[in-house]
Amino acid sequence: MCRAIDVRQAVLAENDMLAGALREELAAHGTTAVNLLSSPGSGKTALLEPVLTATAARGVPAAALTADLATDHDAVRLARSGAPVKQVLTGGLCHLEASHLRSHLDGWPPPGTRVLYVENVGNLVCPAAFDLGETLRVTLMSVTEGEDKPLKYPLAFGLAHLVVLTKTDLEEAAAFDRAAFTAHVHRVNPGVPILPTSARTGEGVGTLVDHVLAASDGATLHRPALQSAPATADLPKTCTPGPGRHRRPDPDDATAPRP
Ligand SMILES: Nc1nc2c(ncn2[C@@H]2O[C@H](COP(=O)(O)OP(=O)(O)O)[C@@H](O)[C@H]2O)c(=O)[nH]1
Ligand SMILES: [Mg+2]
Repeated sequence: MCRAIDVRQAVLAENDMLAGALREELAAHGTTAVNLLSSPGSGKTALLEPVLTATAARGVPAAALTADLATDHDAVRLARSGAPVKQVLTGGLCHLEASHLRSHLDGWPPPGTRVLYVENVGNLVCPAAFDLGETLRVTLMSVTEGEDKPLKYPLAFGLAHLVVLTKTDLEEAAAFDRAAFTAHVHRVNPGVPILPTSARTGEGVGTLVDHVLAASDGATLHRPALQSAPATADLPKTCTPGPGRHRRPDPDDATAPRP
């Protein structure tokens, strides 16, 4: 048991160190990374599609890197916006780590990219524990997932600078209790802004871009209740990469669909 925690502590400590270096490297290039995390199907890609278009419409060069266990479907969808897009296939790993992101940033995104949106692997557990060197961490949840999820996944919601509620066009049909959701979010992360959005109606898309550009301009962000994942974060063992247990994402797996 003690040994397992030691391994996790070492993995998280190493990741934090790499993430810090990556944050500095991105800043030196004038690029702000935005880490989007949620469970699968919450609507990350659907929201990112209009967000990429809206970011470009403000004259801000943006790119997107999207991670999945398999398929380049999301990259194909996102590339329709005209933004540079890269698909990362994680080879079975359920989250991105700073080293994975770093391995995909040689010569990419194009110089002058001001915002790099990173769509993490769909999962509310493991991605939460790994800092990717982002400036802005956004945790998303849809109205069909249940108001109690912030309480069930306190790390994912407790480390967010911004919480985005998605699919508000379905709010009535899902009988979603927004007041209960808000109370649960603020129990694990007091004061964190909550932004209602819908990729269907466009609600909140412009405001999300406002948040991103403010972060990119160095605005003071909400201070999350948790500053980093506890070293004893409750990671399933399968989340801790180790020799022979997981294949690291291979940069050569990446596809870069052209718009
Ligand atoms: N009604 C509605 N459906 C949505 C919305 N956003 C996404 N979806 C649907 O939810 C499903 C999952 O969306 P996707 O973007 O792939 O989720 P991801 O796995 O988080 O990237 C798809 O069938 C989308 O069409 C929304 O705002 N409203
Ligand atoms: Mg997706």
